[in-house]
Amino acid sequence: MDNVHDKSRGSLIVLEGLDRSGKTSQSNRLVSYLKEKGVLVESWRFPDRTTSTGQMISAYLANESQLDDRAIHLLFSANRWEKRSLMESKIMCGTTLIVDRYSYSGVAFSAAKGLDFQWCKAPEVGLIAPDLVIYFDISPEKAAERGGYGTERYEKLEFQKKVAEHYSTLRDASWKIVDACLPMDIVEEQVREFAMACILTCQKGKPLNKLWS
Ligand code: DGP
Ligand code: NA
Ligand code: NA
Repeated sequence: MDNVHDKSRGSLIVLEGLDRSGKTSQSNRLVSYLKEKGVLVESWRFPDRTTSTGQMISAYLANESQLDDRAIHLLFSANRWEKRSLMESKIMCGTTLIVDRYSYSGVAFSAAKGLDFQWCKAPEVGLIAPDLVIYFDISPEKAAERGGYGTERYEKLEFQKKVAEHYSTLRDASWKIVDACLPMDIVEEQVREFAMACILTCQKGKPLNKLWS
């Protein structure tokens, strides 16, 4: 690697989709592939259940605690904010972060409960904007058929239908949409191509932006 590469930044790549869209497995596959390619990369996910806010979120998702809809929304957001500066320093030092869920989940899942869409976006404003969002597209019905949902709070067909609607509202032309019903290897290949193109663009000096501006 020459000096230009030594100073180049990493990318923030976010994977989004309904529960059981397959994005967690694809995230793991992508990270292994990038490591093999010599890319400096880390696998991240939100909610990060290891922090104290994350433990509150985890108990809520397991239905072990009840929280006001707005209170849990703000906890999910705080769970991202508490990682913001670490994310920035990692990216600026050249590490690419592959992040399983981010602010889009924050808005789509809370808005699906009936909370105001703009109200849901507000606490996310100012977080680091992803360089790439890959959306794993699957119908809520197909996702539900995939071995059934677990027991967590949001894993119900009617709820996921609403989440899907809010994801379509959030989606913009920059998102890369992958058909999550294609065979895993084909999905994997598409994800790799999108990620590699993004990583190269960021290395060439694309500025890091903020949500939602
Ligand atoms: P996961 O660990 O990716 O399975 O996510 C757990 C569940 O929480 C899943 O149903 C998606 C949902 N979720 C993820 N992020 C947020 C968020 O910021 N806000 C809300 N309300 N739900 C979220
Ligand atoms: Na889940
Ligand atoms: Na997941």
